[in-house]
Amino acid sequence: MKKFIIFICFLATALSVQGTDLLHNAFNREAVSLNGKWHYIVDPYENGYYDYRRSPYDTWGRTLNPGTSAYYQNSKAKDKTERCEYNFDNAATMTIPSSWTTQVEALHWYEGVVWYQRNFQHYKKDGKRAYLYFGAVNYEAHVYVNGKKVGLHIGGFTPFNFDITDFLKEDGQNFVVVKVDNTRKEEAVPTVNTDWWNHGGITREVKIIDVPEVYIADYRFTLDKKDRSHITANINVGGVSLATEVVVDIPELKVRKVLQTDENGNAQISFKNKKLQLWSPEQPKLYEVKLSVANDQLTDRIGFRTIETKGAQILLNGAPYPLRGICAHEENPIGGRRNYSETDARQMFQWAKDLNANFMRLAHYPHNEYMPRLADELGFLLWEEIPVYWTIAWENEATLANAKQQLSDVIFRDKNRAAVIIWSVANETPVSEARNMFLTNLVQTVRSKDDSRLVSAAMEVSRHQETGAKVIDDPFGEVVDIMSFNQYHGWYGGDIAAFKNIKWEVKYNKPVIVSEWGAGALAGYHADKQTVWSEEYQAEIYEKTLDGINNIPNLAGFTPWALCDFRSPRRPLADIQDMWNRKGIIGEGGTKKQAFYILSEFYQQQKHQYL
Ligand code: GCB
Repeated sequence: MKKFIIFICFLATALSVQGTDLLHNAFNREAVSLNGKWHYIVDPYENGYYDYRRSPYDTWGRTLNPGTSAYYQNSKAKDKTERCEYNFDNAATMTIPSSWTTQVEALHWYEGVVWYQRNFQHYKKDGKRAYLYFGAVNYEAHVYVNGKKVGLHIGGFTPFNFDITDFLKEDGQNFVVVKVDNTRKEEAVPTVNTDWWNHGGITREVKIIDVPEVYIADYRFTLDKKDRSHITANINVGGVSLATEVVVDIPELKVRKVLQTDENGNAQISFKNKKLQLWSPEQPKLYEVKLSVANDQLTDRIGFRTIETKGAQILLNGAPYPLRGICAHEENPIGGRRNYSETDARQMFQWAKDLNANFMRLAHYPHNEYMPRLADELGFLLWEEIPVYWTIAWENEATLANAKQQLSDVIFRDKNRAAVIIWSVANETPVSEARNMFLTNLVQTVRSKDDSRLVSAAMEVSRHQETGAKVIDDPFGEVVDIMSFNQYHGWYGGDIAAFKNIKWEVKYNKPVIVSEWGAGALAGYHADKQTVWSEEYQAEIYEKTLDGINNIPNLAGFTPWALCDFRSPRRPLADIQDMWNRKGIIGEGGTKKQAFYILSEFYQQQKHQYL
């Protein structure tokens, strides 16, 4: 133990981890899975929610008697004399997790309400609270257990959980009903207009987690940017009103410390270890970290690394680190369904590895947790994003509150993942006073929750009236750490042959990431390189862009758009798009297009250059 200088103190500082109802590291908690077959009823008129005067059956604080009409009651006609106009037992089933878009042909285009129901066996356990946990539901979820409302969640890509202990039945025979609504709304995040499919449903895993009354509620490990042997951990214990003991154990570093929390459950440990192996994509070293308090134990695997900027450079562990990136949606081109499993995530990273990439932009919303977990393990850096996309109701307070919530929840979920280096707060949003304030507010949220990573947003390029130069001067650039912008020269205008001659002007002396560029091509369609939609055309855009990309000042990396083709209702061209955005360098069925090999070769060379 002499090798370590250990300082321990107890405090509740500004940087202490947040108190939240969301379970931290639910991923590694023992759980009962509720994945599998759920019954469903499609309800376009919301008949199971509103009475015939359009008054909701479940209005809070009102004693209502919906008879057998409210679907969340999971009613059955008790005998032949009773009328009940729905019955989950006889209703069709869908496999969860999934989106209804790709599971039920008739619901391919459906946007609206679908009710899901399943029975489950679960008993209340002594000294424990039972939480019903959802990885994500798109977009609005009203959740009921045994006919009673346990909560409402708004936002399609972040986890949430409800304490259902007091709703469970003594005989252990329970049912859950979820009203899922994916109706697009102006004031929602995202708003009505996007370039991806509005997959509706319970799109990620569902489970029940029994958590002791006194439990590890939250923790965050950080590495000192000035002294990369110095780790600090902030821990929060839930369910305490007095100081209590919490144990932090990192066996490989021979650290085992018993800490006292304050009466709010907060504790901090800070120690140095000269032998600490830093995490990097080349050596994704993870340490097992065990936390325990009273009857609760929680394990995680954590990598230690620093990320910062210096002038125009991005420094990983103190050294410049060029990013070889690619953008990805959370969609598998084999079937065009949402990714939700570890196998799906492995496939995405296998493709990224084939591409010689070391960085992935998870566009345009938080992806499922297997992505950051596997990125940690396999050695990929990640950009994570929230769906503040194109236009948003900038002046609507509820919209801002919701965007902040989504941002806080993804930070809460992934703040211990070494792989995540950038939080992005927006994509291609039009500059205005209201938008600047909205986004600045989001950046403040990031900084207050996690000051150890970089902040960015995918911005846009304008053209200098006189010189014709491409200019990146978005005033929001003042606030972010990295200047990122999307550009589609050669596709949405501009002659690709002239790409190399473009003059670029970036207003701020910060690292630059070109967060998108690309072109559409139908996999297997071959023609000359002037023919739009051919693989050759796309390949040419890649060739020429790569040829001229180093003219962009402060370039620290780029993430072309996109790894795979993905579904989009904005893309109707028959026989070419067929409702798919074809800018993937991997097509439907997983076919690699020519551009894939061009980028892969470029990254291969870059890799050698920096190794
Ligand atoms: C963009 C958007 C992305 C679109 C892409 C396209 O700039 O950020 O979501 O899918 O362009 O294909 O036009």
